[in-house]
Order: sequence, then structure tokens, then C-alpha cells
Amino acid sequence: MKELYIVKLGGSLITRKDADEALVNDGNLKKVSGEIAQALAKKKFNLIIVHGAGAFGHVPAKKYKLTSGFKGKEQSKGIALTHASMERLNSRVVESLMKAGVNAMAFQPSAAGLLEDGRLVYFNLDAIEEMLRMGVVPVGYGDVLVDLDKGCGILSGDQLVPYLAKELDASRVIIATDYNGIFDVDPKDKKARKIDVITRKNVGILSGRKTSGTDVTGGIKRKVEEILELAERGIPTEIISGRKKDFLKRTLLGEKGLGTIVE
Ligand code: ATP
Ligand code: IP8
Repeated sequence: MKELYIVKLGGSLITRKDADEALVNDGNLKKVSGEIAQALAKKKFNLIIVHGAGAFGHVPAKKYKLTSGFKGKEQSKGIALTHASMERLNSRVVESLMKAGVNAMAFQPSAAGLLEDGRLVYFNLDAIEEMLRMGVVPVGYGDVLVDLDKGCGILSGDQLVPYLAKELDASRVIIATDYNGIFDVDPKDKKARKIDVITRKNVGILSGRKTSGTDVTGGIKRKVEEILELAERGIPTEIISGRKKDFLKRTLLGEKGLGTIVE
């Protein structure tokens, strides 16, 4: 099989995460879709795309307290609403990728996976593997899942990506967000400096860091923790800006070090 890359398109990139309203950032989505199509046309590799939620998922998940588990019937509506909102975003992402020329096809994490106390313990990968063999690009997303301990829970794209990377033996993971990598302080601060390489040794620098907008899954710090574990298994991750021209394309084509490397 060809090499497998996994790309996460962050909610901070493809939505307007700072606004608490569910809005797509059409410009950014079109741009990254085009770059993915160009990279696939230039080089042969298998690709899975996972996208984040922004306000499409984090706002209803917070309102209905879905990370606390299922406590009563009033949350049923929240489960349905949060999933439906993510499906809406997913169809916009798939549509944009197809318009750019990518053979993208949605997969629904809530129908394939199970959580146990917030951790993904099962995910049916059979269909995804076959899709990859046929040259299709599966496109999943952060979603509401059944949790065997708590009833329901939220699967972040940041947890799904390393799971898929481990199980399917990916050679590279790329996370595209609105800023170019991980910074020593919030990148909205003008004095923020990019960290070129994050390892277990210097990860402490991120303690207490938050994210932008509403986020029920732990933001940037949680993201780094998830991918550090992956790095320890020998699969490196790069966090880059999806806004900077051609950064995603260049990274897909093999360039390293444009953003932050987690290894
Ligand atoms: P989503 O979880 O909705 O998919 P995402 O994966 O794009 O979103 P976030 O979890 O929101 O990303 O993390 C990226 C955001 O974290 C950026 O928008 C940035 O403003 C914020 N942030 C805060 N501190 C830092 C930091 N030290 N380095 C990089 N980004 C930071
Ligand atoms: O934005 C969160 O996924 P993430 C998914 O990748 C929901 O953390 C439904 C909030």
C-alpha cells in the first residue's frame, strides 16, 4: 500500500471559532481544499482527513454538558443537535474538497466508534481501509459517541487522528490550524514565539494554555498531549498554519519544519 498521511483541519481554521455562532470560514476551507487537491495530483499517497468542530460542535456540546456523560433525557436533544450540526459542517467540507477535485467521502465516527470514560476504545476501520484501496479520501470529524461508562461523550478530532494513525500505520500526521504551530504563549500576543520542536522534555511550557473560542475537548494543550503519545510510537506530527499560502501543500509534499514538529 502507498504511504498514509492523516490531516486534521482544525475548527480554528475552517470555521469562525471565535464567534460562538456556527459559521464556516469559506475562504480558508476553499484554500486548503485546493492545496490538498494539488498535492494529491503531484504525489502518490493515501489520505484520511479529519476535521474539528469550532462552534458547530463545541457550543452545543457545552450547552448540553455532553462531556459529563448522560444524566437524563434533556440531553438526548443535545446529542442529536450536536451530531446534526457536525454533519452539516462535514457536508460543507466534503463538498469543498470534491469541488477542488478530491474524491472525498464522509465517514461518521458516531456510527463506527465507542468511547470508554472519554477514550476511544473501538473503531470499525474495515470500510475505511477498503476506501483507501480504491483511492477514496475518507473525511471524518469530531463527534458525539456512545460512551460505555458514561452513556455519551465527545470524541475530539485530536483523539481520532492519533487512533487512526496508530491503527492504520500512518507515516505522517499534519494538523492545520489558524496559527503556524505551537507558541510559547498565546499567538494572539505579539511577543509569542513559535516552538520549532516539541518533545516530552519541553512540553511543560504549555501548562495552563487555553484555546480560542468555546472548546470542550481541551484545546491546544490536549492536542499536544495526544500527539506526543503518537510521536513516542515513531509517528511524527507537524502543526502548521492552514492559512499561510501553500504551507499545507508543501508539508504534504514532504517539506518539514514549516510549523511545529512534535516528535
Ligand atoms: P477544534 O478543536 O475546534 O478543531 P483546532 O484544532 O483548530 O480547533 P484549537 O484546539 O482551537 O484548534 O487550538 C488552536 C488555537 O489555540 C489557536 O486558534 C490559538 O488561538 C490557540 N492557542 C492558545 N495558546 C496557543 C499556543 N501556545 N500555541 C498555539 N495556539 C494557541
Ligand atoms: O474540535 C470536537 O472535536 P474537535 C467535536 O476536534 C465536538 O475537538 C462535537 C465538540
